[in-house]
Amino acid sequence: KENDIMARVGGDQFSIILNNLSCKDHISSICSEIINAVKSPFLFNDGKIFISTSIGASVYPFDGADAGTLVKNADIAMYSAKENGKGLFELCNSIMKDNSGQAVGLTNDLYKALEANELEVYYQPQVDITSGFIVGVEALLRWHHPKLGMIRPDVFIPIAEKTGLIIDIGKWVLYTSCVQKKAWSEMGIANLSVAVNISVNQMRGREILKQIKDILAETGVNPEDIELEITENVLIKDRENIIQILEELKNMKLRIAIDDFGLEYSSLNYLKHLPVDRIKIAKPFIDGIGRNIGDESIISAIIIIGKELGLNLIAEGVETEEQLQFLQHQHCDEIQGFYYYKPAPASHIEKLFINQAQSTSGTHH
Ligand code: G
Ligand code: G
Ligand code: MN
Repeated sequence: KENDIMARVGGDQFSIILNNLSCKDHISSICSEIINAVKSPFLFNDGKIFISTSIGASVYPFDGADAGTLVKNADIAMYSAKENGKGLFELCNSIMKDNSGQAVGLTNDLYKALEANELEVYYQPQVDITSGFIVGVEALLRWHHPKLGMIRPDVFIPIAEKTGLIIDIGKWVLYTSCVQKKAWSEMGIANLSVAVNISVNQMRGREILKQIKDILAETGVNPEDIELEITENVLIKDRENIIQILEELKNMKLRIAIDDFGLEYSSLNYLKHLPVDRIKIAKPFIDGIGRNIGDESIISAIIIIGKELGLNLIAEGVETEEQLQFLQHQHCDEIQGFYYYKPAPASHIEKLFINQAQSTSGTHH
């Protein structure tokens, strides 16, 4: 209509202001018209080009009293429309507004979490497949949120990545794990490696090298007892830089493991070029043991190739006796999973070692 406004706000984004609508239903009919109009092919260089549109809308005064809030809520609705497919329209609703409010809140809270001592490192034991003894642990971060309770890293690590907080948090996890390793050594727990997850963003630039050098110097931990877990997708971006960093870490005598192996990028070729010590076979393959011959074949192939390349192999997320037996049969070296132990606070892990020591000295069975 004549008194409506349409503006290009940047890139392929446009804003439309509809004035004096008598009811909300009009919005959806107008949006459908726009979506359909754009849907018909554009002729270009003798060819046809198809373009799809996603629209989100907010309504004054229900979805905001000022322009900023209205635009923000329309944006949230548009992203929701995009997630649901292409060529769709969505009106902002209170669930969307709450969710995005929560994400904003969580981000703000995460800024304070480190200083407020809300982060804790849990450890999950890694077990030698023949002896059943604990030979290592993986450090897994937990956030004890003052209001929301315990939050898992799948929720807040992505936020930490987006905000850049991962650098400080990652450094803290490394430091805490090294201090813990030192304390365990002093308690007489020997031959225990500690694995720490390192995310893609921590591998950008050379900051990680300095961090690790400083932490090793300060704690006096033997670098050979620390393993860094990187996922395969670390290798997709910025490959040259990352390979160089891995090589320097290797020269510092740290161990490197490839986490979630087989899931994404999975080029067997990089295994022979990379300074890797160990492969962690991803849980989805382990889940397929006894159910899916394809998963079983992939596991045995990974183990055979890994061994040929002189790598150590660990299976993740082992939950059943059947999975354990299959992996024993395939000569996997170690396993990690709920079948033996869940991730737990350091104090709990110590008790496991004490029990293990007692059972090997023959006083307990
Ligand atoms: O425990 P689990 O829910 O513990 O962990 C979920 C995911 O979060 C895993 O993929 C794990 O690799 C990742 N994760 C756990 N702790 C850390 C950490 O300290 N740093 C990074 N970058 N990822 C972590
Ligand atoms: O991606 P990464 O391998 O770092 O993830 C480790 C994750 O796997 C953590 O979330 C940990 O809590 C989880 N985990 C470890 N063992 C098991 C298991 O046996 N079953 C399930 N469901 N999750 C597991
Ligand atoms: Mn891991």
